[in-house]
Amino acid sequence: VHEANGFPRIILTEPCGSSAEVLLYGGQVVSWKNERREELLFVSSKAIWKPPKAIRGGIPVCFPQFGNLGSLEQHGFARNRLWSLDNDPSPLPLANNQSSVDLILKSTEEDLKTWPRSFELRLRVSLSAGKLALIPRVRNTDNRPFSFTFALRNYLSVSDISEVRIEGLETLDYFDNLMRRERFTEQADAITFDGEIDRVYLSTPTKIAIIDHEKKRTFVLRKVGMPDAVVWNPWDKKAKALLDLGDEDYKTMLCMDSASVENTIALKPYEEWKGHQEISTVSSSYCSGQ
Ligand code: TA6
Repeated sequence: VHEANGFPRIILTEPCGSSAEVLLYGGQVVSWKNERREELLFVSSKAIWKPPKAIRGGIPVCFPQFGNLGSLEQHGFARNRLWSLDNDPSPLPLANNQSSVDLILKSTEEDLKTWPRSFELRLRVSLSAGKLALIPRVRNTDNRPFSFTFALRNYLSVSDISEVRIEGLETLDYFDNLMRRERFTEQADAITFDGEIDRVYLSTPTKIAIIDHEKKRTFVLRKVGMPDAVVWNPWDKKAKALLDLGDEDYKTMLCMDSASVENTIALKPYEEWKGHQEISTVSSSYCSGQ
């Protein structure tokens, strides 16, 4: 575990030269660089690295509540808690040539006051050439059932949001957070951006492509166990209103989240939920090391 600016972090590397950085604070990935050392994730130029504020960027874990859909603080509390290394990650198949770390957040007495459920939230972050995988798991360690909503908020770095298109969400229904969460059906044959978008797409396919023309880069998001996908860009007005987001930062960021929002995830006592997401980038140079 490396200490940097007061935030202990794990640095993952792999033979092709890509790397990722995961903070114990929030269990949050804050960097993923490809083999050409290009940063693939967005972190706000005005992020506030000061607990209990969530760091705006990377991949915050939204648990046990997504957004303000419930009585807890926005996006729940997991993203502003100190996690620890999980030395009992219970068997998860570890594919070869992967560099990974297992983190855990357990409910504390303090948390039980705001959310009276005891849980173990685990996250495995695995790096391989051109791919970053996150495997979240939630175990109900209580003798009563509980439900939660969940999201991995992927802040992707893009060259210019107005040049980005998302393919894979056409014809789907979505809740529009800008229209009192009313339900609509996507008519366009791809999502493009010319203003604020804040939508929860429902029952999405396992594969979503985010195409960044200028950077000639395509992200592919694949997910299992998280049926919904959130698309968020604040655009200019909201960017100005957010203290921890640079006024121009909206142009180079896109939130493309794996989520379970429409239907809560219900766990019986001692049952465990498992999700899986992987983001891959189609990188031109094929690494001989793999
Ligand atoms: O995308 C859902 C949403 O609640 C947006 O409405 C916006 O508030 C965004 O999340 C940012 O949330 P945060 O707590 O990270 O500032």
